[in-house]
Amino acid sequence: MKPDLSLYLVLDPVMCGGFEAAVSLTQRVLDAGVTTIQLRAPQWKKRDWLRLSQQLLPLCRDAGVPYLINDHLDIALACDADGVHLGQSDLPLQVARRLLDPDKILGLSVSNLQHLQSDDCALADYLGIGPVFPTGTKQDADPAIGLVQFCDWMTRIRQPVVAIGGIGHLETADVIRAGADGIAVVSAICAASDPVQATRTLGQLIQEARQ
Ligand code: TZP
Ligand code: MG
Repeated sequence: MKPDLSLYLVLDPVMCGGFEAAVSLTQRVLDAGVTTIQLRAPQWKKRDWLRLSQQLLPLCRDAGVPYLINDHLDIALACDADGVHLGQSDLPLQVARRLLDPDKILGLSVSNLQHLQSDDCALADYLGIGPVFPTGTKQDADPAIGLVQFCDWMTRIRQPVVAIGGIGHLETADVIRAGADGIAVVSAICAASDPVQATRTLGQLIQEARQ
């Protein structure tokens, strides 16, 4: 499965207002044009990730949108998610690849040059590069890469890339024009006063930047 990374929601159910609010938001933003969803709930127990995934997966399947799990391959396998997004301190990609069905999606976080030059990158279906801009969402985030360095990296990367970290309406056009296949956002949708409108606007900005 080849994910459409254009508008990639990293769903934080706590930021959405809890379990039921996250289910409702997911349905509405799928209708509004989100193209990939990843569940990321650092404060939650694994059994709650699983319970929420059992609700979200059918919604994503109906919409034809891939549903991924952050960090935890065991949860991805348990709920039959479409793939997993791993960080540099999670399972090596070679191991994850062996445990996942061949058609599942494997994403990798990259936040510095050393990561970019690692063998793991070649095994990923796509790279999540960031934080491109400063973010308050991830407590242990690496320093922001900055737009200039991001643009430089994009000239050298041949794999699909989604830009993440501090991306909202004002940052979208720059990272798409730099060559990113899409943007991954948490707060720009989960903390928006109107998540549907925020999704539509981000989608329009992506389309315009590609023209
Ligand atoms: N990985 C790098 S930055 C980040 C993650 C999960 C958080 C992005 O959140 P926001 O609210 O879109 O800046
Ligand atoms: Mg991670």
